[in-house]
Amino acid sequence: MEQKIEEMKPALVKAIQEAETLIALDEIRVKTLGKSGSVTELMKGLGKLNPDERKTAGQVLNTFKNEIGTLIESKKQELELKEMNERLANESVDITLPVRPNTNMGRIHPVTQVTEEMLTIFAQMGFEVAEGPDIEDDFHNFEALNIPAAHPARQMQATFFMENADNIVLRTQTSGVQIRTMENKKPPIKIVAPGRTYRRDYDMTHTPMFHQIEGLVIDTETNLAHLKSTLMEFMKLFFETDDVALRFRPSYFPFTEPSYEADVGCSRENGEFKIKSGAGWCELLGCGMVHPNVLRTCGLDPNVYQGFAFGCGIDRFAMLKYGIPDLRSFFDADMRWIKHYGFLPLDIPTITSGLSLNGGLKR
Ligand code: 2NL
Repeated sequence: MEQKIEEMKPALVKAIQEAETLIALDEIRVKTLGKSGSVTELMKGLGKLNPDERKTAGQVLNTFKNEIGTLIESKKQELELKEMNERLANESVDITLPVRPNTNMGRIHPVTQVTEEMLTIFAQMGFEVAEGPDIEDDFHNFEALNIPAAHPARQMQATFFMENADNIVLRTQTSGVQIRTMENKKPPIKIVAPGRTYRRDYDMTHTPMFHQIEGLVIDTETNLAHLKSTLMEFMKLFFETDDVALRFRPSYFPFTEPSYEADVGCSRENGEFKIKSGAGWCELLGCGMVHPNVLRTCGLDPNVYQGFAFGCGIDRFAMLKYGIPDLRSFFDADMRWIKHYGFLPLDIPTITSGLSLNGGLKR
């Protein structure tokens, strides 16, 4: 038996070492260890020996079989690694290459598009963009905004509170960002804060997560005329028409005094929604002069500084500008919806190339 093994071994070991593919290696395995493989045949031959011979020959053969098995297994791992590396090299994608024309499957969500449009306009008007955390503490979401402990906005139906921590909330507006800015920076301040906000609400016009943009301007002589002209200028640029009417109704927010809600002139003719003056009105945003208590809490002297703030829903602006009827459809992740209402990735809004697909800036 030992002699037979000595005869077989060198060629077999050489063949295993020289196998170039997993398929070639597996052929060797079948020819030796398979059902009618050479080693298996030797095993079968053991039965013809007498018991003493069978014992020693069996041990020797077993050792040989295991040795060959181990060799094949380690060669297999080596080849698998080699094939994997070859595949990785062949299938690599150079993400620095330019986008090819046929890779236009994806769409930009209307909320992303409209956020970019809004930020582009505000940036041109001299606003900085500020961001902050979605998870806020009670101080930045309520306390600093002059919202007293008993205010309805704090109650469970509106706010998502963290379980076991009633001073941690999902922000109900992006105001915490402005509070931090006032705490950390001396005026003049001129910022917009876009982002996700959260409230317990769900119907045609409300989703528990929605997008908001708030603006804040603080300086020594900032007044209501600045607020009105800023919003007017913004609406003209955003809706891409000079025929914009804005109406300010008195309202109430704890963080502004006086407070207003602004409506934009609009018409609904033959099922088409249009921004224009002289027809109906559509509610657009809330705004006002920053409350002295808010300034004081942030370390600003209300006798020196004053300013205006506004807040509006980005999703709502997207519905108005692009005629999308149901807010809930925004977050359904429906491919047909995004194909219809989405934007091509290369239609990036800029002031020079135009903000939207339908015409760009007409000014
Ligand atoms: C709305 C409109 C508004 C503000 C948000 C604000 C932020 C600071 C100070 C004062 Cl830090 N005001 N933001 C002002 C007016 C309206 O949001 O409809 N909210 C429910």
